[in-house]
Amino acid sequence: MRITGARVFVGGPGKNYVTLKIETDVGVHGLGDATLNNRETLPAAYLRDYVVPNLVGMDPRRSEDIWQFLYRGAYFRRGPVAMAAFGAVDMALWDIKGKLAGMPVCDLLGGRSREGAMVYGHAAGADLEDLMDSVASHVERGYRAVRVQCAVPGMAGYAVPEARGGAGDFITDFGGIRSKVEAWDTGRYMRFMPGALAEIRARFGPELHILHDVHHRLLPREAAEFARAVEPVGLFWLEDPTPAEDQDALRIIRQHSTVPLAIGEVFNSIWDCNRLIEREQIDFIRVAATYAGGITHVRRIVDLAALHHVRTGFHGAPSHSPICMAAHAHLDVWAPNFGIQEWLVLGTPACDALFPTEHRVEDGMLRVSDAPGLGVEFDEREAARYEYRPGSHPVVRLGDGTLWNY
Ligand code: KDG
Ligand code: MG
Repeated sequence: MRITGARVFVGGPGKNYVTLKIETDVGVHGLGDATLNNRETLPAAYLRDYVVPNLVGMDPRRSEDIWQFLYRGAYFRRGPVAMAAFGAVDMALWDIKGKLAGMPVCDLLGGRSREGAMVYGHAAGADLEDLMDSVASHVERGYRAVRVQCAVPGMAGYAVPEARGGAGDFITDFGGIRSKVEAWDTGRYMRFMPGALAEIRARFGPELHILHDVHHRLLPREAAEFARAVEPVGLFWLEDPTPAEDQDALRIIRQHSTVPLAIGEVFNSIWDCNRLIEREQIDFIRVAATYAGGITHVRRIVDLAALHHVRTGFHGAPSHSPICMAAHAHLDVWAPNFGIQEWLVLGTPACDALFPTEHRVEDGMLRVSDAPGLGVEFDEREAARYEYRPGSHPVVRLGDGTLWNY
């Protein structure tokens, strides 16, 4: 059995999804997602120029050897561009493997450990009342877990949804390649957010799982103070309180608080998180199958995490296409140390038409389809309607103009 060709498509409704389709001489194809948010042309070029010419002729069943070939063969290892490209290949090979076996990928991993996987959605507010409405609408739709972000009085642009009641998730600004500027003011955030979180807890009661993302904005001491201040809220997790590169920062937070910490959406490999996991400095690992080298590599991270009581919480921003989210869905129902899944797949008619799938969220739980492989398809006629659109990611500056962490 051999790979006969592979094609890369860029485009989609509201996002520049990078989709890899690998074809074989037995008529089975596989799909992978290489969407690197707001840098989409780079993994597409990496795939077209370096990966696809090497793949043709290889045996698609040898996904481990192909992963090692791509990773070691690059010489310059890791990095989001390469790992997104390898991640797409790996997902597509698992998709092919599942279709050949007539089994969903979760069965190949070891089978389902649960009936469904708890998901969380994003609630955002232009002010606290707006946020309350957004949380209430999630609860009415059956969500058991909600991430809450709120605009902070006096801080322009931060966490403001596109419309009142919207989620503010899309991030990409298709107005051009030059980034817009959002403001950040740590003092205002620290004075406002703990009280806002406490009010949400008071309004919605003890059962709702409340999550909050700091997007790497605090210094270690500030993050420790913030974590202590929000402790009475009983958060499900506090995400990315400090810049992810400085792993010692988390030790400082740990010394002062027992708030569960979720880290890792910007990590690309097990080497970015093995120490954090082994030192038990985090509670949830947030890697994504796209940015972290596909199912093969993420499974290694999950197994290491399981040894240290670290649960999964894979990244699920709308930057990932439904193909990556399908890979997560299969990992979610299999992983013995599953925690929660961020699930923001667009779910619009246009997205469903491009990526038909039977995976569904009902009552806040992800129900994973029994279809062979990843259980998601890609309609090439629909894809012909889209092309790459230049877009930008915002940057963040302090009041005096200093560039800050997004
Ligand atoms: O490109 C940045 C987004 O992926 C990020 O803002 C999303 O932090 C995020 C999350 O938790 O989904
Ligand atoms: Mg995040």
